[in-house]
Amino acid sequence: MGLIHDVKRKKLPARSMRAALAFPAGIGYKKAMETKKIVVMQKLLKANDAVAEGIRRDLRKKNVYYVNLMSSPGSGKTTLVEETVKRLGRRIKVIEGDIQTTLDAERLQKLGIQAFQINTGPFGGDCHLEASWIQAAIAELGGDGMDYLFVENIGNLVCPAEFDVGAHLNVLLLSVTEGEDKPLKYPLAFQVSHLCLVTKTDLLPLKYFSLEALRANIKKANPACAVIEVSAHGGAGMESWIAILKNKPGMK
Ligand SMILES: Nc1nc2c(ncn2[C@@H]2O[C@H](COP(=O)(O)OP(=O)(O)O)[C@@H](O)[C@H]2O)c(=O)[nH]1
Ligand SMILES: [Mg+2]
Repeated sequence: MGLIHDVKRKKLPARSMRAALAFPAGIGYKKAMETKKIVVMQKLLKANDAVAEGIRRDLRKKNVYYVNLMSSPGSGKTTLVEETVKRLGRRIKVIEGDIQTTLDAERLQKLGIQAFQINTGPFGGDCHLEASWIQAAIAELGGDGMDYLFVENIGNLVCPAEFDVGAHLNVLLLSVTEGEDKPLKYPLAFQVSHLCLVTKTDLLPLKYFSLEALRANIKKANPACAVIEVSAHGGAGMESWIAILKNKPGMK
């Protein structure tokens, strides 16, 4: 049975901290606001990190391998999960992050797996997921009956990189239609990722795109980031991706 819910504001203490950012316009507005924003943001990130660490530990104990997928909108995250389910079986649960709609969760439920949709739209349209929301979603999904947990983060290369969601493996997808320069423009996303999947390689013959240049730019942003080229449509490279999931790096 699938579950689709919005995250409830009441459950999310981190968000009420963010409300403290509001500062009345007027005397000393700019300076005070900047100072306050930095202090609150640091507290928020620290609280987030503690929850993230707890999730990582709990799922490790349960032998559930947890993967966080990040990318721009349309790079192929949901398609990758669909193809992964076909290859790895149904002991997979997915938490979907989107600003609006339950479309992705519905796509995955059609494959007979449990998918939980977090919509941030009703709460200001946040462009990332936070660890406390994942914790709430895991509680709804139930931590048992799965070998793998995937989070499809909200589509963009900026905010998701700032919030640890407690995964054992952070994966960044970059499709060949997005350009080789993205590791230089969005270095943090590559720095927090263990693995970069270069997606839609079936389109390479149609594109002016250099895999060599992309690999060099990823290396500049994060020399430790592994790179695999995949095509969810044609299936090329998928066996390497599945081998990594079976190997569970970062789980020990
Ligand atoms: N050519 C090609 N298209 C793909 C591939 N993977 C996904 N797509 C297409 O890219 C679009 C966005 O994919 P989706 O998985 O929804 O991306 P998401 O927004 O990152 O979840 C869809 O039209 C997919 O069919 C691929 O490997 N090759
Ligand atoms: Mg998607």
